[in-house]
Order: sequence, then structure tokens, then C-alpha cells
Amino acid sequence: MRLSFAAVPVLAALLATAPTIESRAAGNLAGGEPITVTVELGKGSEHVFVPNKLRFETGKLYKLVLTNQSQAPHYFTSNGFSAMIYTRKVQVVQTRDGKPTTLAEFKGAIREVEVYPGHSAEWWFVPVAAGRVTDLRCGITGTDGKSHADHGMTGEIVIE
Ligand SMILES: [Cu+2]
Repeated sequence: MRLSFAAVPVLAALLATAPTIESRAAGNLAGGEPITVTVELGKGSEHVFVPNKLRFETGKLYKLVLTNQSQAPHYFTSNGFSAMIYTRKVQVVQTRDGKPTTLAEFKGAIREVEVYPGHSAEWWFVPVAAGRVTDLRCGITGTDGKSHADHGMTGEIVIE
């Protein structure tokens, strides 16, 4: 390939920006120790999120522990939330011989996690956009034909 003289400054400018891109990639926001936030899915026989108002900050790594100590399975679903975060992983951890053991990890864009009674899942993410969404809900339909969201299992998420 032959370069004209006019192209040389452009190429030099491109090369000059290359180390910047590299150093940005090295600064991994999804690395390091996470801030742990725990949300209970269901409280006894009540279909609720506890707490039902969550607040996060952009650029920080969070470990959102979704724990279900109730008798019914529950969803943690929010399309708005998933659109404002970068998911590092969702994982299932079990304590074996007193030590936490990771059973599985899921990567990629996730917008819904279902947790079964007596278990929990960890959603590791970094908020990348600020905003407020009120579409957190559990869409499971109970025996009365109503969803858990109809019974109040809804919530708000604010990212600052
Ligand atoms: Cu539910």
C-alpha cells in the first residue's frame, strides 16, 4: 500500500491515539472488590422485594445478591435496569464444607433472574447509565390467577 503525503499526518494521529485506547481497556471497571447489595425476594408468604427501592452509582462494581427465603419461586425482572448496566456475570454459589463454591456463571446481557425457594443468585454488574426505572417486578402468576407484581412485588431502581 502506498501512502500519499496527505495520509501520513492522519496515520500519525491514529497511531498517537492507540495507546490511549489500550490504557482505557486496562482500567477495568468490572474488576476489583464489589459493593454488596442484598435484596430479599419474598418475605414469608408476602410477595414483595425487600428493599423495594434500590440505588446504585455509575462506574462502580456491584454484587447484587438476590435471596429467596420464601416458599415460592420469584423473578427479579427489569428491562430498564438491564439497559443501564454492563453485566459482568450472574452466578450461583453454594456453601460446601463451609466454603462458598461457585456452581455456575452466566455472562452476557441478562434482564431476568429467577430464584427458587431457599436459594440465592448473585448479579455482578457496573451501572453505565443514569436514570430511574419503575419496571422492577416479579411476573410469576399465583394460584389466584394474579401475578406477584399485582400483589405488590414491584420496585424502583435509581442509578445516579
Ligand atoms: Cu414472585
